[in-house]
Amino acid sequence: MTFAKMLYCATVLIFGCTMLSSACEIGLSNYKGKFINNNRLLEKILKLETMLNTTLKKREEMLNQMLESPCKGHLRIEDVSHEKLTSQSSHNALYPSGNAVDGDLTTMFMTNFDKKPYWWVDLGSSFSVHHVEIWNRKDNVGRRLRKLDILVGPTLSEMKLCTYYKGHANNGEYLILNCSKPTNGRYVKLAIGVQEWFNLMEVKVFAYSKTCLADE
Ligand SMILES: [Ca+2]
Repeated sequence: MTFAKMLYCATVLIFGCTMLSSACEIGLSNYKGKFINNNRLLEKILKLETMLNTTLKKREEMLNQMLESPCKGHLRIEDVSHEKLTSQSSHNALYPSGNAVDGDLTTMFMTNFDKKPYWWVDLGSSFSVHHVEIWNRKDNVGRRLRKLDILVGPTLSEMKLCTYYKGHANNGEYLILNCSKPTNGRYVKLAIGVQEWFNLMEVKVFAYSKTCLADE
């Protein structure tokens, strides 16, 4: 019941009792008499009251802990992919997979003309992934980026769809792709659903900070 509803009910009760004071007094005295003479019921009521107070106190402590945490009650989101282990569907010595997480927007990774090219990063441990940011190639082949699945999972063979980007992307386009809901996993894989060269300047995976999750 909402506070507004509780307030409404209390108002109606008080108004009703004011109008029918004698009836209320009789009712309340009957009610009191039955319970006061029954010690077992009183004990049960006191126990329930104690349990309720304990629960409320615990909830209050949890809330205070959250507010006192470095996140001030909010879960922080941070880049968890910088300079982590990476790989791609086919290797190109000039454009290695690690160029996607080197923090340099002038270096890129690129696969061969693979049937369904992909790139992935190992975050090192499991995170709750919130979104992925990508920087597309700046020259005239930006349209290559399309039909992109972003997958997250505990292993490369157990992945769930975080989100899908239909495309086509523009040259040099910067995209923020939110997961449909926070997705847990150690690996994040970007896969194109058609035969294509797959190339991006940079990829950043953003996930909930573990510190803040622990505080919660
Ligand atoms: Ca780069």
